[in-house]
Amino acid sequence: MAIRRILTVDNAADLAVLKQVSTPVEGVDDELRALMDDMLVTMYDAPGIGLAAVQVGVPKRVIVMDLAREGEEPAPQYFVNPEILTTSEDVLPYEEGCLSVPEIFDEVERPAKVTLRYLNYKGEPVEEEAEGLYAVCIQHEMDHLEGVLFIDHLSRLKRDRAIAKVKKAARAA
Ligand code: GNR
Ligand code: NI
Repeated sequence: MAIRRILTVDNAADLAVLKQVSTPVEGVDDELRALMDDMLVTMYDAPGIGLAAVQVGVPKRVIVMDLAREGEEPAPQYFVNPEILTTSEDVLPYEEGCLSVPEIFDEVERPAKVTLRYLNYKGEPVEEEAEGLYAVCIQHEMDHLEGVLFIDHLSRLKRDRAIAKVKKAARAA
């Protein structure tokens, strides 16, 4: 298992990859599980609660997540070729952040409840409902699969300021 570099928006080459639409995978095999293992350790190292494959430069429709709180047992989840089947009318505003837009946090409103279908780590199909932080996070991650970042949900002014701030921090580093 290896920690991989997380692409960030301050870098033009990284941004071009983050804007790509990820492609479905053929199925879950050992090679894909090795990618998911790398993604999980990369996410824990960052640390973050979710990570899409495109954030480590692999534009495939694969997501890892762990919503366990500090002190709780780790609870990794893996999503291959996820699809959102239904979304609720009611929305949940949530202060979001993104490992590809480091140190920026702002409120995004998304459907409060979604139903989703995906393949798990074993390649088995799963259908379930998500709400609360789970709903927020899976929608944030699925946006990544479409080349969309949470700052794309903000006003142009806020988005431009966010990118300028990340670039400034990268220059200072
Ligand atoms: O670690 C993360 N935290 C987070 C907080 C609120 C809403 C979404 C997220 S996902 C983010 C990790 C990340 O960038 N995933 O793509
Ligand atoms: Ni993100």
